[in-house]
Amino acid sequence: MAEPYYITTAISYPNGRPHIGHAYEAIAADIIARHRKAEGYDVRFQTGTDEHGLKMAQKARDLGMTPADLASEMSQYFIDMCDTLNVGYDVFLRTTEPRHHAASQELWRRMEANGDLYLDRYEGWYSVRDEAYYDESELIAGEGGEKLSPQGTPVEWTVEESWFFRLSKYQDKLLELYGSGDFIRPESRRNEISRFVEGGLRDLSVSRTSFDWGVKVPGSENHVMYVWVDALTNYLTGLGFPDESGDYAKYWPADLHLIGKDIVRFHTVYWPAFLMSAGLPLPKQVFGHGFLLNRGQKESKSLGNVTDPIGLAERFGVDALRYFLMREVAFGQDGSYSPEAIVTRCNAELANSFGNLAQRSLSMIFKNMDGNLKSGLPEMEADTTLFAAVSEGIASLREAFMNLAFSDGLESWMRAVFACNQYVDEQAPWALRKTDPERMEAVLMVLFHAVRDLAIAVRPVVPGAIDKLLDQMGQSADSRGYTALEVTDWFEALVASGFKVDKPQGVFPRLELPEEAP
Ligand code: ME8
Repeated sequence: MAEPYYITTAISYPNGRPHIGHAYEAIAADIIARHRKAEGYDVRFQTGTDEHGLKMAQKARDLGMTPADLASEMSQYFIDMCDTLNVGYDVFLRTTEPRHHAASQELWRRMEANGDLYLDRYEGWYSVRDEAYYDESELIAGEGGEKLSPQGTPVEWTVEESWFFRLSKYQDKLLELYGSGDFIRPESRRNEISRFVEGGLRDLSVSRTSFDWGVKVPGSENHVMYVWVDALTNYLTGLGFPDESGDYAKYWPADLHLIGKDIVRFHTVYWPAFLMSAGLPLPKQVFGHGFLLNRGQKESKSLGNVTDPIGLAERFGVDALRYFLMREVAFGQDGSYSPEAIVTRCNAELANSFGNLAQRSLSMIFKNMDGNLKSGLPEMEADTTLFAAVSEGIASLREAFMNLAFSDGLESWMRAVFACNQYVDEQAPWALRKTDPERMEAVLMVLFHAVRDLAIAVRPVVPGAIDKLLDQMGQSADSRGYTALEVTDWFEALVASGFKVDKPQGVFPRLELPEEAP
């Protein structure tokens, strides 16, 4: 039976339309999911929207809408974004769904039954924007000397009756968790969180009475849960929790929570503590990816540089955008993007290197061999060497992707593509056509093999284009995972089927810079 693999993204706040950071995370998670599927795992991929909390309530009030209407309207944009970007989630979870309220209340009851929740008064510096309380010592001074949260957002002194979670009780257990294995990645974030927890943990205020847009606290109806308690529970809800059979039994604990660097603390301190308290198994890993910057700057409405990810995909193509994001940025670090960088990278690597290799190879088979494939031709040393380079590139990609080192993996893949292009130039099949037609055929068959294997390897990243290419190469739709790379008789079977290469259609067009770009 295939090994289960459960991956989640953060659930996004639908208080506006998706931005490029949301697209980046969704694309990265989709590539991980597709890669694991290609490796033979039974993958479950969940994303969704985080619809409660003060931030949503305030935004809705500003717009003169109910929070429920705002959430429904905006959530649809996130669903559309996933569809456009070829993000193939299994579950899109909205936290306003009744089943999510039930799951959150069940988690609450279990934490309460374990003696970890108590009622008290809360006083502190609260940031509406961050939906978090801060310690006096954490605050920074703004330009006019006003107090700001460490994220630079305004804070207000707030007093309310609140339920508290005994987070302090979990300090040692959390440190033990970080010390063993790879719970937090990358390492820089692990160090940051370890230092924070070593500094001591205070109990956490986990309910609010000042507004009612949230999940009701069981037995305490004038309280709603702090939005992070319900938000984190989404990862369980989507598996059917509190029903612990079925999907929950199969996929929990999650293999990977993929999130951005700003919310690592919630996922690696609060979340495991809640789960420990409720007696549930802990996720295996939390990966905090970096932020995507627009020409090195954070996007913001005031700078007027907010990019619509759908617009980028329409301009350059979904596959180009996906490839660029994974190739350009070392996963885990911050990265920058611009139209020029997308065009330069994708033209060099997708259009001119791999696309051109595939197009040249298939065109020559179409023109010089009438589209027919031939097996059993003699192999020369240059061919064996090329196959070794291709296998090595693919093996490195697979290993790097397992480790979430996408840029490294694609670089290895590119090296194999370069080796193929060099092979074409050295073998010069167009010249062999006259001097040694049999050798020309052998060279073209080597290229057919190499292109097919390289296409399968990179398919998780650029599935749309690769499927079009593999269709043109007669590869059946159900054998495009990595097990197809181990099949030894596929080529003989394809030849025997009488398959012919048709006039090929390019799948990686050359991109042009948009005229309005500065
Ligand atoms: O934080 N680059 O939602 P969110 C890359 N609802 N990633 C970015 C980014 C950027 N410029 N900006 C944001 C929330 N992100 C909560 C999560 S999970 C139980 C609750 C990432 O809509 C961010 O780090 O503000 C987060 O992982 C995701 O986008 C959603 O952010």
